[in-house]
Amino acid sequence: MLAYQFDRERYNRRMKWYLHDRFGMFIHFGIYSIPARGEWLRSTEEMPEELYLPYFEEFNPYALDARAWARAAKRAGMRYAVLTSKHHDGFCLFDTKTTDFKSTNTPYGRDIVADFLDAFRAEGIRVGLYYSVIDWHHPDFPQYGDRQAPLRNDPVAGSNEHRVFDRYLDYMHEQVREICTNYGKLDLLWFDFSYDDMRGEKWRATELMNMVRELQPDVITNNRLEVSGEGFGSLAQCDPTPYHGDFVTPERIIPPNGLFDVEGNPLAWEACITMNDNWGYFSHDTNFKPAPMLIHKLVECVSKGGNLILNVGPDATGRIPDQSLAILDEIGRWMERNSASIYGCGPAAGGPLEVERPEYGRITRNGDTYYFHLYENALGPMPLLGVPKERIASMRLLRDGTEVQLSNSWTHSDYPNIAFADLGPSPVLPDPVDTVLAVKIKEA
Ligand code: H79
Repeated sequence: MLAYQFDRERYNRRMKWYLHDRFGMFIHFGIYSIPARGEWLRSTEEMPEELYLPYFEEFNPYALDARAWARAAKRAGMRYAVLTSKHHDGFCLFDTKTTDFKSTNTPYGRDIVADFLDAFRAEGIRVGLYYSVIDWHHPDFPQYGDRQAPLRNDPVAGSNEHRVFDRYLDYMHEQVREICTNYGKLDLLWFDFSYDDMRGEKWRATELMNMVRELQPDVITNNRLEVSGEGFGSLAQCDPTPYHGDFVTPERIIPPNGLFDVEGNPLAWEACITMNDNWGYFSHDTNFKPAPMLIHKLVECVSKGGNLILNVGPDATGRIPDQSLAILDEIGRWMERNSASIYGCGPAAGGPLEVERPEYGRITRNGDTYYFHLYENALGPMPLLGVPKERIASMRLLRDGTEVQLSNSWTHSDYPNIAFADLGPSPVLPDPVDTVLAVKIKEA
């Protein structure tokens, strides 16, 4: 067999939109929205299939309006969206020929993947599908005596002896083929997930990715066909496998210093973050993160060279919870004025100056424009560490375009490499969440 040839140029081409857009919506939806105790309940509650199937028979999200989902994402400034086409429970939100365990075979009767794709594409939002390679429904997927699967004290059913894993793999590959064939161009595929020795060729991953590449030449994929928690995958090792995945997926964590491959080059990554403490709808979980915090998390990701995909879990009626909608709208109000400091931006490092992260906030950068994110007031002149005043071409508040002048105070003579921005006498910044100061740099 020929060794796999990683094509850096092709990689850069397909990653361009993703690295530009930075902010996406994750949607976790399925029959688990009815019990409303999260998408893991079959495992956490060791729930046998017969107690789960009634949700399948009842499933009817009559208020599901995919265009309303798409408008909510758009208003928030999200540029791509990823829907769970199948989660670990094995329930398919698309009209597959491989199983009856699908949305078209419920009282609802619709192909939710198709509705999702139509609606989001109509809003100009890039589309992706999440697909679980783990499957708690398929009779040939190992279910028992394994930490990922529902455990049950049933000595007969609780055995894997009769299970033929290759039969499951044929089924799984066929579903991925359907997803990649029946729904037009997909921008992203999000596989979930590998664990223990269940990784890479255990999934017949080379064969799978060869098929994906043939059917969807420009689709980008995450790296979970080969990694779980430990390590960042073969791309990070600079030794890419045929199924390396294009970006790293830290889950509910933001990497402290961004992520780099072993040669020190920046890696593409995406923090996937829940709004409360669950992915699937969880009616008692009201522990929502405030919108200002999530705005700061988005800025943090971009300042470290990463993306943020923020989750919503629609309820059993198909609606995104009101609290989530309110948070999205608040993020959107900030994005409406400040998204130039997000889209097309990355870390300060690598720019024309060596600019240091300030104590009062963070920095993002697009080319020779540094965006200083001011989270607090400086009680006077705001120091821009690493920016000599003679290198400044212009300084503007991003939210309204207001010119910001250099401070004329004593500070300049003492700090030749720190310009001081004069934000005026007001003790309150124009936007107390994050006032963005756009500083354009000129040639020395
Ligand atoms: O789809 C979302 C999660 O369901 C899935 N990935 C994201 C995007 C995911 N699968 N596994 N994990 C996350 C990590 C496993 C966490 C677990 Fe647990 C700890 C499984 C059982 C204990 C979290 C806490 C889930 C149930 C309790």
